[in-house]
Amino acid sequence: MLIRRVVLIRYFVSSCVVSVLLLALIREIGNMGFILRPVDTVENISSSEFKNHYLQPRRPLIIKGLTGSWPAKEKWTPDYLKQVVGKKIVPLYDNSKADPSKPINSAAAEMPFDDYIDLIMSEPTELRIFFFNIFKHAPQLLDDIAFPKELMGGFLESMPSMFFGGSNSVTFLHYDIDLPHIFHTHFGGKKHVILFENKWKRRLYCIPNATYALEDYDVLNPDIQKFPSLEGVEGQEVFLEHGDTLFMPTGYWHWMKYIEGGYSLSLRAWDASVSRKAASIYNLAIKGGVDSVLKMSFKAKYAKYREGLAVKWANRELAAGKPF
Ligand SMILES: O=C(O)CCC(=O)C(=O)O
Repeated sequence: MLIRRVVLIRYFVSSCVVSVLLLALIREIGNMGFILRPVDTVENISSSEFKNHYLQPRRPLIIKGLTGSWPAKEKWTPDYLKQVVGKKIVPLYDNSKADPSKPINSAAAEMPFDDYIDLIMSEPTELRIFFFNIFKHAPQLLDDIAFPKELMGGFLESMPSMFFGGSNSVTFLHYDIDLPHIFHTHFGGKKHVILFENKWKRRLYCIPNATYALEDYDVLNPDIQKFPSLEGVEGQEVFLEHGDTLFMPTGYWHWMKYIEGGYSLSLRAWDASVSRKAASIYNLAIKGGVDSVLKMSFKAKYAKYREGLAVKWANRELAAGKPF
């Protein structure tokens, strides 16, 4: 009798444990958020393969060997960059939510370039340099890189730009307003990148009339109860290492986190289609311009209105089961 009771109690306790674990698992699955796949990676690629499998279908790719022949791969150490750019004062951006009354890329601070490089190489910091035309200050750096013209044409050779970040700094989720294809080469420590095709923009709570998303959710760990439309959004993920080049097709959403201090170079190229070029000009002239005027005029009121609209559109898209 006693043995039977002990067996029953044990059975009851273990079923409770199993139920609790199952519930936790279901909650976890129900809270999965984004579905992220790895980005295809190659050492090198022929132009026809690149064109057919990545450029035309607009699919991201990591090319590890693109920088194999670039002097920059070995030469661009933090000390070398400090030496060539020196004490030039650079604007710095942090991880905080943008001030609704200011243009999207308003700086949080500024610092001499060489001091900033010392900072990111020695300790974690949120401070980033965004879209810096380093070649204006040190044109000799252009001799250390090569535009990958063997893969595609249309490079905007006057617009190579660099991005710098300390460990912990995050570039907010956005796509580039001028809609270029981007070859993004990374130098230094690891960088975490999450990408989404533009068709997901409403589900990502894209701010109307802008090229960035609601900044109230954590891309790494989104709260699905609060932002249900993020559930099931499909994207891609990669950890860039020194010398890796990420091909980001036109219109791709990107979120980036510097795991360790480092810097990256973005080379931009036009898409061959006339419609994409027209969309780029429209975005720069109308979207960017109108957005800035409305922001400056209506400040927080406009920001609140747009955020509300982003949520409404996201919920509508989710309810309709879009994108198909
Ligand atoms: O590396 C970064 O901080 C951002 C890069 C970026 O947004 C770009 O290349 O368009």
